[in-house]
Amino acid sequence: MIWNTNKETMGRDEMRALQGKRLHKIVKYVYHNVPFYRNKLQEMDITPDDIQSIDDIVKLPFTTKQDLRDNYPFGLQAAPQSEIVRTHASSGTTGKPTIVGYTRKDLEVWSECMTRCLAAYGVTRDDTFSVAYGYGLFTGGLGVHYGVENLGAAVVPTSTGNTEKHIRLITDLGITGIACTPSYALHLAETMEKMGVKKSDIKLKSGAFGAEPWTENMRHEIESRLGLKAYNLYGLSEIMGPCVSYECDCQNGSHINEDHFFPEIIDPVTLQPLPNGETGELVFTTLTKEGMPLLRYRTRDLCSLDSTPCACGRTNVRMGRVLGRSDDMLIIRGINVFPSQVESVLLSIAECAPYYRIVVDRVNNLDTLTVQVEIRQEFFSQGFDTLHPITALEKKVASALKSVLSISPIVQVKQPGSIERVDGKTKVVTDLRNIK
Ligand code: DLL
Repeated sequence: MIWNTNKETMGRDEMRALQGKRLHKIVKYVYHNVPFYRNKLQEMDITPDDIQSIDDIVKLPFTTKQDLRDNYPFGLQAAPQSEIVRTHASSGTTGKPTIVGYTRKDLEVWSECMTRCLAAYGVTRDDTFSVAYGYGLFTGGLGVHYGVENLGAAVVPTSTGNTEKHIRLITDLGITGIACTPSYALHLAETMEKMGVKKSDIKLKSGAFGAEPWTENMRHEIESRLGLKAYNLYGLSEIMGPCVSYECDCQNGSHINEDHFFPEIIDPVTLQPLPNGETGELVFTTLTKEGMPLLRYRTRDLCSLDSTPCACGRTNVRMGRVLGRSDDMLIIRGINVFPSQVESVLLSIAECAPYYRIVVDRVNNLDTLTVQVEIRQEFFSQGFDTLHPITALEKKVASALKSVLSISPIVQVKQPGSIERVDGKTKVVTDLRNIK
């Protein structure tokens, strides 16, 4: 079902006109409310009046994760704190997270956009829908939650954790829809099989999967093991959270809520815009956001755009699957992890030498993170060659990493000199998950 026919089936010219009008307004808004943007625009000799149509977007500066970090925590917030009603946070490249404040109107836009996604997934008021993304600073849980409520289906805020209990809820409550990471969906299927719960015992019919890259093969596996239709859901905290784009029944790219989030594809090296169909880095401008509006935010996600008509009747542009990243961010169990975060934690621990490796794997459909680090010679010679203290150090490192990353890693402390030294660029990360 199409939730908002006006916005989801609008003619292309009309949409571009609306986007142009909104762009002018948002540039004016940030010019007057965010010194960071005012300075940037002044340096480039641009005033809000130079932005009259959506084509003028190329005149605007880009915004990067580094800009968010440099202006931590509130430097890019445009609305006064009294207007902020919710705050979320996502991983930064080092210790500092990215803080995103939302006004009441932002939350309304978010749940409207999320409702469009759910309606496209076939969810109706008659459904019971389990939200198994984490509730908290991560946008997944609360973001999907309010969409389900706005649509009028019954939300079950399962969150993450206890998989067996979740499966009992799925069977006992006759849950028909689910939102979680695609890898968790497979873990759920596997646990169900172990518990002896059959596909015919459950009523799941549609799933909203995202927060991490996944493939057509994973889709087929999830669909056949859980007996539902698996849809892609994409989003990022800086722009809003889950709701930025969604698949329809055609499952041929994800429609972007482009009346609120204007997409561009650029070459990540030259920063020049690329034509539709070409793969490059996805960039978003928030057209209506009040709390923390962003101009040309570089997502680092690599994909392509398609504005040809879709058989579902929606006219909003579609993005292809995310094929990779133009930076080194890892997504582990749906949580964003930068190798630099791991490094800064290790270097803050006196016993750790600056030699480490990160190994990511997928065991029973759940991601694992292993951090191998060398102990410094001076601590090693003071008796760390017996097993016990190494274990204590491993625990200490694991707990320090957990508090920063929100993931429990496996830590392996290694003897001095045991991690290979390489000339030139060290390959710190080995990702064995093979998500192709
Ligand atoms: O992951 C928001 C979200 C929650 C989306 C639930 C979908 C479902 P962040 O933690 O800020 O926000 O991470 C954003 O995750 O830039 C992508 O690299 C990746 N990502 C999100 N959805 C998808 C997807 C949430 N469907 C980052 N496919 C983004 C591939 C995805 N990657």
